[in-house]
Amino acid sequence: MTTASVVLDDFTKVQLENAYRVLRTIRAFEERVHVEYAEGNIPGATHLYAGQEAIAAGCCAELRPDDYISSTHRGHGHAIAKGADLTRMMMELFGREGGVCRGKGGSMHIADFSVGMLGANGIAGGGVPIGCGVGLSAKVRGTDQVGVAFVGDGGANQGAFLESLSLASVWQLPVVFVVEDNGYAQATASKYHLRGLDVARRGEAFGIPGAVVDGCDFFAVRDAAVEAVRRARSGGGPSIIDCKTARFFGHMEGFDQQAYRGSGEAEKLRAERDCIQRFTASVTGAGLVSPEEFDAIDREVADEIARAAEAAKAAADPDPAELLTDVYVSY
Ligand SMILES: Cc1ncc(C[n+]2csc(CCOP(=O)(O)OP(=O)(O)O)c2C)c(N)n1
Ligand SMILES: [Mg+2]
Repeated sequence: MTTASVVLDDFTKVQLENAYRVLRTIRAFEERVHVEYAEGNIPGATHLYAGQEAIAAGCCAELRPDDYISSTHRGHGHAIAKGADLTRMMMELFGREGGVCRGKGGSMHIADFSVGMLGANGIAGGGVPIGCGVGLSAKVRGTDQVGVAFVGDGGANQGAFLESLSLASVWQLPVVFVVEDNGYAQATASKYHLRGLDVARRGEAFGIPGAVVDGCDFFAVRDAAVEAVRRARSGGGPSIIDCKTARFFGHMEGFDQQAYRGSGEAEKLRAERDCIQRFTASVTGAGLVSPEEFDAIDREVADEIARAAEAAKAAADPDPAELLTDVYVSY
């Protein structure tokens, strides 16, 4: 597994502040959703991304607005990192008319085509073939757009994942497969269901280069994303980035007692594998952004999330007469 080989001086202060803002926004969004869900304000299955922020932030930092991502059932962080509007996202989770999918998608189908976020997906591994579709479309149209398909360790065991690797390799598609190995597929440990093997190695069978990185290290993820996105954009075909990460909350809100975790495991992950703590420690340690400047960003983000949640609470539900509109797309 590679950790960051990065030279911090390669980043401008603005880039570091922007990266931090994305990390902090995802964390604050998810912590607020955790509370709102417990208070009964959010209907539907809701999976939180806290702990995994460095992956969405590190990969999307390398993407252009006209690149596309396909997501998993744990999609809020991907949407935020790709630039989706926070208030409209929060409204979507609350099932409101003003949501990004007019309140009909909810957490697990959150999407915002206007920023290239093609949607969370209730089917484990279901976003991966969609990533190939992005690549094929870009190739056929002769653009240099890139598709990034996020997938969990469990989703990587779906046949569709291997079929996607095969197609992407045969057609040399501009796609990056980003595996988020957070240690579990629901309650099943990835050490068990992957037999301790890295998903990146599956790429070898298809001639797809893969990197195994510390997914709690923003700089390690970004390093790998720079190389993979450059390869895709320049006609070099697909890549796999296999990120070892940590999920801070249960599998989903409301229904997970986390009895499958070792005692003290969740606390240990938060103490030792927090990507935000690691980011601030490296950047303040190098004297590039001060703790006070990070605190100021924290306050701005907290205000923005509070405004989004209040707006979602105050917003109207969709009109029942609209129940069946916008549900299917006509081509
Ligand atoms: C095809 C399919 N099978 C089973 C499920 C039920 N299910 C929902 S999430 C999940 C685990 C997914 O694990 P992983 O891909 O590691 O993602 P994580 O939840 O860890 O982010 C399963 C089995 C599903 N949604 N889709
Ligand atoms: Mg998992």
